[in-house]
Parts: sequence; structure tokens; C-alpha cells
Amino acid sequence: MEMTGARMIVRALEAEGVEYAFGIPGGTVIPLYDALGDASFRTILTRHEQAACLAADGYARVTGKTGVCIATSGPGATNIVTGLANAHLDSVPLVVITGQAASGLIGTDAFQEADIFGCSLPLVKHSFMVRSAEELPRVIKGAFIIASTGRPGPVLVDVPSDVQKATGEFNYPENVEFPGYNPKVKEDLSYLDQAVRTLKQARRPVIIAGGGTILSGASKELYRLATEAQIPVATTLLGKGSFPEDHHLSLGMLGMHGTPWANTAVSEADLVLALGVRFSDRTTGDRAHFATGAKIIHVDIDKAEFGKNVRAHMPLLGDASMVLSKLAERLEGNGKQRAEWLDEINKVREEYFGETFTGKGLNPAEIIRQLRSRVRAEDILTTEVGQHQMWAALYWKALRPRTFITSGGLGTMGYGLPAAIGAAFARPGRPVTCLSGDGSFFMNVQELETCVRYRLPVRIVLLNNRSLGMVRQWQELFWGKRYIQTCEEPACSLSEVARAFGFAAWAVEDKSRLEKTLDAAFSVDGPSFVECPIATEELVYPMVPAGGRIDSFLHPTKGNGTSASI
Ligand SMILES: Cc1ncc(C[n+]2csc(CCOP(=O)(O)OP(=O)(O)O)c2C)c(N)n1
Repeated sequence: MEMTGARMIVRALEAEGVEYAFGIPGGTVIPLYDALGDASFRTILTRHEQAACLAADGYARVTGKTGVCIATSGPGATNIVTGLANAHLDSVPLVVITGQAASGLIGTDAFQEADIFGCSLPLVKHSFMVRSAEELPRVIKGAFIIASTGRPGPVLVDVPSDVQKATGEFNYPENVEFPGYNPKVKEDLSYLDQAVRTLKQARRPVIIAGGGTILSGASKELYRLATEAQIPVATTLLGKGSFPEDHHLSLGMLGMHGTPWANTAVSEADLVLALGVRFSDRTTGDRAHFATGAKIIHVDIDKAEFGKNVRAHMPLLGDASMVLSKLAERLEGNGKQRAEWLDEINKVREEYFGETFTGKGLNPAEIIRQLRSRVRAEDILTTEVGQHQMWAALYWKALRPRTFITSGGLGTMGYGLPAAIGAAFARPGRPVTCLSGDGSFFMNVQELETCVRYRLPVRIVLLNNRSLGMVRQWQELFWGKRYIQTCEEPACSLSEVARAFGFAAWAVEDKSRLEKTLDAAFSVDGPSFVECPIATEELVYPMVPAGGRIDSFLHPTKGNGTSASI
């Protein structure tokens, strides 16, 4: 059927089952927006393109589907760059469509011409520059395939405005192939027998579950393996929720702000089973001293991960759920000899259990517990970036996959609110909680308006320490307490700002008011906001200094540099 390029894009998005496209119109996407007016899915207007991209990212993380975002050329396109990098580092499937100056004007410094194709190259899984309307069906199909298969990631499709207006024949392909891209990973399980043998013999095994465990939908298999073989499970920040954190085998997060018992167990393990983990510096600390006594079985869908950061004695290439179910089958009933190991880990847990709190202001751990008790296991928490994010990592018990939504690799302040918007659209009718900080709040503050306009049940709980707390923490601990630019008090009341946008908003004065205020905010139908005072000097502990060994962490009640030997 003959139609315009713009109409083809809409038809292709419909064929892909898209539910929402997040974006902002502009000169070079007017043809596309015109066609979107007749689409069977909804187009969501945010107030900044970065937020559109991050909302699409939040939607994708919650649903497992590909998120879609649209921006105009020039400033619209450059505004999405952070969103692309954010999705790229956390392996989030996105198709991002940008308008571009008309073909004949490209290279002339035309109005709103920016080389987004060039800018995006190191930050995406793939980029397309579309030259004619005829290419569009193949390109959009390809973009969805590339974004969602193998290791997922963002794909950019740059479409000059004349290509959107031109007409051509629309035949949407069932499949397309690209030379050099073969998403059907040839699995390689040649180490499987050795891995099973080593697992059976291991006295001190630990599983590290990363974001890949969630991406591959492997939580059930992980649960089966961990419980059958009685292997404790630590997660990375992105792996939170892959294993229920209220289970006795859960060790919580490991790494820079990991729990003492997760960090110590990994350091003393004789075997590490790493699932969909990239072994980032925040997870491993000093690599030369990371799990030195352990044989490492590394399961990943991306071959490039093996040996990238940490040695892999037994690499298993393939989808985590497939590999795990093969392992679980052969390890049934293998958990008996682990009691001693679990006891040893529990001794560290007992020693360090509880939170650190200065006693001034509200206790972040208590706030997070109060939030957890007010929402269901399947409800979503998003976070911004900073101390509050790490408190959430430590104290929020994630019980299901795809419920703890946070910016891991890029650490993007301003992620939490747009991600909550995407999550709210992904789960219509269910409330979404966004844990925020006063610094991050300002990064995408304009999106308060989006929440109100769409009447989204987004509940922002803001830990206001009147500082860029995490940076201040580093200055306190490692830079001689020189608090340069981190303790500038916000010049306005944040709850009044939220109220001005149309949120039902509260500022908690003292801890006696916390529970009642949260009750009130959580009974509001639409958007609500609660600001909680936190002492500026409240720090996140434990903390492994950057580049330090993860079994040597700063902890205020145990003295600095504690190593909990088991
Ligand atoms: C876009 C962006 N800019 C700067 C940073 C560096 N940074 C990391 S944490 C942080 C402070 C965050 O402050 P706030 O949101 O108030 O959270 P808190 O640490 O106080 O809980 C900053 C500036 C970042 N991660 N992202």
C-alpha cells in the first residue's frame, strides 16, 4: 500500500505492538506527529526530550518491551543523548526516532541540524540514517529486532523531514537480517559439566545475580537453583529483585555500598556463579583482590563480557534462564553440605545487622521501611541518584524482578521521575513510588507537570538533606571536608514547588508525623509528594572507598577499614 514515510513509521509501530511513544514535537517531526494523530497507540507529551527518553526507558524496564521515544532534530535530538547513554549502559531496549533537517540541507548548517547519528554512535547498540521512505519498513523492523534481541540496547533512527513526507510502498517485513548481526547466540556450554562438578564440590559458593538475570527472565530458575543447592545470592544494583530479598538466602547488594555479609561472602567464597553481570568497578572494587579464592562460573549472553573485567574460569555462553535451568536440573538436592557456610555468613549478618543513623532528622532506613510496608510486592519503586539511591539499595527489599527501577551504569540524576512516569503508563492504575533527593529533583523538575496533566499516581518521597549528599559524602571522607558547591541550600521550598505544579504535597516536620503523612500521601488518587528532612551529615555506610577491596569497608560503629573475616 502506498503511503507517506510518516504514516509508515506509525504503521510499523502499530505492527510492533507499541503502546506509548514518549516525546515532544518540533519542526522536523511535524509530519510524523501528524500521522501519530491517527495512531492506535498513545503519544505522551513530556516537557523535556531527556525525560521522554528516560520515561521510555522506565516503561521498557518495567514491561520488558521496547520503549519508544520521539524527538525533533537539533536540540530535541541532543536532549536525548543522556537517555541513550543511560539505556546503553543498562542494556535497555529502546527505539528512538529523531527528525532530521531535510535531505538536501544536511551538511549546510541548516536550522536545527545536528549530527545526532554521529553523536549517538558510541552510545547506542545501532544507529540508522534513513535516506528514502522505501527504506522505512525494513529500518523500523530492524530497529526493533536489534533493540530487543541478544543483549538489548537503544537504537536510533534518524529520519529527515522530506523522507517523512515522501511516499512509497508499505510492506512490513516479518523479519530482516543484517550482515554481521546474528542475535541468535550460538550457545557454548562446553564448560557445563565442569561447572556442575565444581558447584557440587563447592563448600563456600555464592551466586552474584546481575541485571542480565532480570533481562532474561531467569528469576524462577535462579530461585530453583539457589534453594535446591542452598547457595546464597548477592545481587548487583541492577540485579535487585531477581531473587526475593526477604529470603534467608538473600545477601542483598554487594559492592561499594554492599552489605558487609554480601561483600565478605564473595571475598571468602570458593566458587562464584555470576549471572548476567558486567563486573563494574562499583561491584568489584579492587579487581586484583576480588573473590581471589573463588573459581568463577560466568553466565552471559554477551561473549564480550567474559574476562572483560574479571577472569572467567568457566564461561557459559547463552541465555541465563536456559543455562540456569540446565544447572538446576543437575544440582537437585545438593544443598546439604552448605549449613556451615550459611552459618558463617549469618554471623557477619548478625554482627553488622541494622542501620547507621546519626539520630538527627529522619532515619532514611526507617522511611524506606515505611514505604515498603505501604506497597505491594509487585509495585514499582524508582530512584534518583545519590545517597538516597544507595539507601534504597541497602534497605528496600525488592521482592520481584522489574520492580526496582534505577539508573545503574550511568548514574543519571533526573532518571527517577521520568522513569516513574514510564512505569505508571506501563502499569495503569497501580501507584509508583519515586525516591528522590533534593539535587536530583531539580534535574527533571518540569516533569511534575507531566504527572499532573496525565493524573498519574506517582508518589514522590524526597529525602531532603539540603545538599548534593553523595558528592558531599566523598568530600567529607576523602577530600578533607571541603564542601565545594555541595551544600548550597535550595532557594525555595520543594514541597511548595510540587504544590504549585498541582501535586498534593506535604513536608514532614518531625518523625512523629512521618507515618500519618505517608498514609495521607499514599491515599491520594493522583500525584503526591512528601518531603522528609534528613541531616546533611547523614552518610551511607558501609562504604568501600573507590578502588578498595570490597571486604574492607568503612563502617562508623566498627571502625574504619574493618574486614569481617569468616
Ligand atoms: C546528571 C548528573 N549530574 C551529576 C551527577 C553527580 N552526582 C552524583 S550523586 C550527586 C548528588 C545527588 O544529590 P541528591 O539528588 O540531593 O541526592 P543525595 O545524594 O543527597 O541523596 C551528584 C551531583 C550525576 N550522577 N548525574
